[in-house]
Order: sequence, then structure tokens, then C-alpha cells
Amino acid sequence: MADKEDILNRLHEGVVEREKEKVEEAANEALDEGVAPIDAIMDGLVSGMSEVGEMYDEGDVFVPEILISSEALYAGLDILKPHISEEELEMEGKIILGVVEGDIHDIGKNLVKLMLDVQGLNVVDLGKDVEREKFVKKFKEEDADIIGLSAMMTSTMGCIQDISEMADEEEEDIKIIAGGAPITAESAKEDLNADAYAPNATQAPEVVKKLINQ
Ligand code: B1M
Repeated sequence: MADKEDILNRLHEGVVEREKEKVEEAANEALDEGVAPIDAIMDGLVSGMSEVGEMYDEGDVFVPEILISSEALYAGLDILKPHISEEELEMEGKIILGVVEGDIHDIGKNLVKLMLDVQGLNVVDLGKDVEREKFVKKFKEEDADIIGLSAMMTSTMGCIQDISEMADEEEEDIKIIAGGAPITAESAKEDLNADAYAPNATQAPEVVKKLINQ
């Protein structure tokens, strides 16, 4: 019988080594052995993808390898996601979520979506490379509570400030949470004029909850 650490390691390695079947096998084993799906996702799959990110930065892997790693990650997610406990559904509210214009990095946003989804929040996912104007427009159409913006490049994070300015022009108080690798808590508030920031998908639900209740 495999222990939790061994299963998490295999999920991590499967993503790093781009072995979809290894990930699928370990994900099924995680369910059989009672490993919490959220732990398997965050401490196995996401931790593996973080290592792939570092390898890319070091020039050890390139774009095609990254895409195969992310396919392995999604294969694991497909198995684990339906088993996340219903008891975790404790949030109320609606968020308009998307990756900003010019940016197609959506793995992080999809994980944030997953974490909000499983806690019961109504997530309207606009996808990636979303035109600036669309966020506020959808917010009004959907009568949402907040907007969530993800940006992964220094060249695209400025969109958050543009969207925030558009939100300020509206009569109602539109709150924005921002996240993504080049953003810090400080830059989110001071440079991009966001109301809140979450460093990762695990912490996002708590920050979103606070923002909705403000
Ligand atoms: Co690109 N890429 N990429 N890339 N890519 C980065 C981001 C880069 C840092 C790599 C590098 O050069 N070192 C760099 C940006 C440099 C910069 O501006 N600072 C870069 C570049 C330059 C590019 C291209 C321009 C390359 C090229 O074509 N020359 C191109 C851009 C295309 C475009 O967007 N227009 C490009 C393309 C790609 C791929 C398509 C190959 C692929 C994306 C696949 C996809 O997402 N579907 C890709 C990838 C995978 C990466 C790296 C390797 C990994 C990103 C990732 O998925 N991380 C990345 C290097 C790195 O990060 N070390 C890199 C794993 C993910 C789980 O983490 O996305 O940070 P992350 O999300 C976290 C948190 O940030 C947070 O929670 C998430 C989960 O915990 N978070 C939020 C994210 N959004 C949030 C929102 C919130 C709250 C928290 O509230 C709303």
C-alpha cells in the first residue's frame, strides 16, 4: 500500500517528467488510498508545475515540454476534481474571472477557478486574452460581486490598472482581486490599483471571501 507522500511524489514527478499515464495512475491511487483530492492537486500536481516553471527559467525545458506537462496536470485534475468534498462548498457570491488581454497563460487562473469553484463560489470564467472592456461589461450583465484578474507577464499586468480605472468610472463599487507571478501584494495595490491580491490558488478563496464581505 502506497503512503500519501509517495503518491504526492509520483503526481509531482509525473507532471515534471511529462508522463500523463503516471499522473493518472497516481491520481486514481490517491482516491483509493483516501488522500484528500485538494492535497493531491496542490501538493502533487501544482507543486510539479512549479518545478517545471523553474526548469523553464533555467533553460532546461522549452515550450513543447511545458505544454505536455500541463496536459499531464490537467489529466490529473480531471480525475481528482469531481471528488473534492462537497462540505467545502461554503462560499456565496459571483466572480468574473479571466486572464488579461495579450496574455494566454491560463494554468494559474484555472487553478484559482478550481479552488473558488469547489468552495461554492459562482465563477464566470471569461478565459484568457480577454479584452479589457469585457470585464466590467460582464460584471454588470451578470450582477457579480467582484472581478478577478490574472496576469503572468510584466507586459500585460498593466491591463489590471486599465480595468481598475474602467471600474472606478462606474457608479457602483466594483472590487478587483489580482494575481499572477509578476505581481506582488504591494504592486497590486499601489501600481495596479487592485483592492486585493492573492499569491496563489490556495489563498485565493480566503481573500475573495473577505473582499465580498467588505
Ligand atoms: Co510563458 N512566460 N510565455 N508560456 N511561461 C512565463 C510567464 C515567463 C515568466 C517565462 C520566462 O521568460 N522566465 C515569461 C514572462 C516574463 C515576464 O514578463 N515577466 C513568459 C513568456 C515571455 C512567454 C512568451 C512571450 C514566450 C514567447 O512566445 N516568446 C509566450 C507568451 C504568450 C502570451 O501570453 N501572449 C509564452 C507562452 C507560454 C506557453 C504557451 C508555452 C505556456 C502557457 C500555457 C498555458 O498557460 N496554457 C507558458 C508557461 C507554462 C510559462 C511558465 C513556464 C509557467 C507558468 C505556469 O503555468 N506556472 C512561466 C515561467 C514561470 O512561471 N517560471 C512562463 C504554474 C502556475 C500554477 O503558476 O501561473 O504563477 P502561476 O499561477 C499561480 C499564481 O501566480 C496565482 O495562483 C496560481 C496557482 O497557485 N495566480 C493568481 C495566478 N492568477 C491569479 C489570479 C488571482 C489570484 C492568484 O486572483 C484573481
